Amino acid sequence: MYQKGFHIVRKWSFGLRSEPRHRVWGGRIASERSVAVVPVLNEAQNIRSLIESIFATGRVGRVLVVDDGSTDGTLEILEVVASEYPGLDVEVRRTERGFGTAVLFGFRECLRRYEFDRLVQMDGDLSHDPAAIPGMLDMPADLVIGSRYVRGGRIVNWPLPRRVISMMANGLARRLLGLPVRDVTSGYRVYSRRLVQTIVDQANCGGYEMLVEAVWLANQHGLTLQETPIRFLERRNGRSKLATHEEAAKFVRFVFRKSIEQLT
Ligand SMILES: Nc1nc2c(ncn2[C@@H]2O[C@H](COP(=O)(O)OP(=O)(O)O)[C@@H](O)[C@H]2O)c(=O)[nH]1
Ligand SMILES: [Mg+2]
Repeated sequence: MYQKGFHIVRKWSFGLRSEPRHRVWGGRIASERSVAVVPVLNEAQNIRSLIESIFATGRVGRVLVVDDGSTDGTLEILEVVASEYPGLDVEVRRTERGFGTAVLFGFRECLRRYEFDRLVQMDGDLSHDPAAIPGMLDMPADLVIGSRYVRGGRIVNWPLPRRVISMMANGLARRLLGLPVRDVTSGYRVYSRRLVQTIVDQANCGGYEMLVEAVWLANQHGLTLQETPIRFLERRNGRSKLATHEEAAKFVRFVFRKSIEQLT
């Protein structure tokens, strides 16, 4: 039934070597057909535990990891994990790199391959606790944001400067773009299929600011947005690749450009 949605995957994807697809959604009711996209770059110490915890929720049928050529052993680990979990697919991009384009690539591939209803996006460094997935999937909005900045939300182990920068970036985007949510830069979200389609069709951003653009598009199209508090735990292993001046500058440029576009 849902197999109709699957397509042949390119040869570097090793998810396909695993078991037949029809076992994946086994026993789940149709409305729970959810997939997850995880952008990954050098997460050798985190990735196995993350994948196991996502599938342990019992609410995600397929996980698509988009890796941009990790060199720290992540790919070797993923190959083993994919042989254990039929629901895991891995795409390794060799020609392009970057968080935003990796997420968008994952969205496109999910639309092409799976007949899903909801799509979970989360980081691969265990900052986002997979235990929150069921609660987020239970919320009916087109965009559910796992939020650090609503009552009950928390950030653990961030130094003060990073907290301040993140709060300023959020405040700026929220006010200038009139967005109805407090955490526009959270990378932990659930999207409806129609929002994923809209983003794939209309998003222009390939950087970290893609996160804001996705919220902006949902709002522009009058789709429903909801936030739920999460506890964001700064990575224990590996290095952050996004907390750079270059990413921050792209983010600010995007917010100003969009807000000027809105005025004119
Ligand atoms: N595919 C891909 N994933 C990336 C890239 N940069 C970061 N990531 C992943 O995106 C997620 C968030 O990145 P991270 O470095 O933890 O950023 P931070 O949490 O903002 O410090 C993690 O799973 C990273 O492995 C990239 O260029 N390509
Ligand atoms: Mg991180």
